[in-house]
Amino acid sequence: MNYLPPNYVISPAVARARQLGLPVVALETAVLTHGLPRPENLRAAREMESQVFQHGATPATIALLAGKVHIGLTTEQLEQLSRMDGLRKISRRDFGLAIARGESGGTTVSGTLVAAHQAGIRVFATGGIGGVHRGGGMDVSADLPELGRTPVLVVCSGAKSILDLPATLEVLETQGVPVIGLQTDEFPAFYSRESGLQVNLRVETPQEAAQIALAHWQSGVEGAVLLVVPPPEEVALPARQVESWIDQALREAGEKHIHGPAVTPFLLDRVAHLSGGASLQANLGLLFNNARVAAEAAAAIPGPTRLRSV
Ligand code: PSU
Ligand code: MN
Repeated sequence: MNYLPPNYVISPAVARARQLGLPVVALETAVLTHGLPRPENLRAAREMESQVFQHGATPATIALLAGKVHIGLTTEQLEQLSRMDGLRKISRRDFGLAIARGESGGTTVSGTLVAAHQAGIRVFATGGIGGVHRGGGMDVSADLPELGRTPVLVVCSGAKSILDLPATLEVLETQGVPVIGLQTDEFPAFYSRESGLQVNLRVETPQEAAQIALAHWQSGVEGAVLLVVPPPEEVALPARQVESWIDQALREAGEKHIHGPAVTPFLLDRVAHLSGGASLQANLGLLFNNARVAAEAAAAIPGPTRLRSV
């Protein structure tokens, strides 16, 4: 991976790390533009970068700015993005549209995977992945097929129970995505450490997960490995309590006929309000923790140049 597509801009810090084969961690920005309220969104994005940096890796925050795909943002660019209204949520579908129109936007898990892979980045930290929405309809996040085709180690806290979690795990299996639990046997439900659903394998360290990801890719599979990390004990919420907020948020979404990409941000916003801010603390705590875990894993994964010669 020695070149970047046109319309990509790589920051000097990320370019240098990539050149030297130093660990890099991709970070998404839909969490900044659509997932968290202001001003916590900017604080969270900065703190995730700082956690990555403090644990020995270079953060590569990814976003669309004026029709360019940016790999690594300046402080000013991050600040700008956190204040803009009416931004597009960029998933795999949206690159051409946003570039042609010169738009800016926050990249979702699928959008970040596309861009990170183009830049040769092998590790990505986020909060929760999108999945199969409840209700047995056709709303399945583009995150799932993207995970099935992009060789990146994705560190997250599972998926929120606004989704159908058993169905989400089924689709991950169909897509060939192994789900590894860090010091847990259970798939975390984002705000909660428990879901009653099993992971495929438990590891005790991020390095162990990195070794499994390398073995996966070296065996010829071109897909993601999902490392799930429960939210830290201090901020995690009991599953039963979260479920009642989610039930109400889902009812409201149905009544208001919310659909398409607006569903996830609507549900997140309603749960944050209904929980009186508790869900926000959980969200922030797990984002920072996942950034740290990803940095530790990235140190155990060789850079793109060396990986190609294996
Ligand atoms: N789930 C969350 N918080 C989020 C998202 C998902 O708990 O911020 C964001 C992620 O960027 C994810 C996207 O990739 O929403 C999924 O959106 P959709 O359901 O429209 O595919
Ligand atoms: Mn959707």
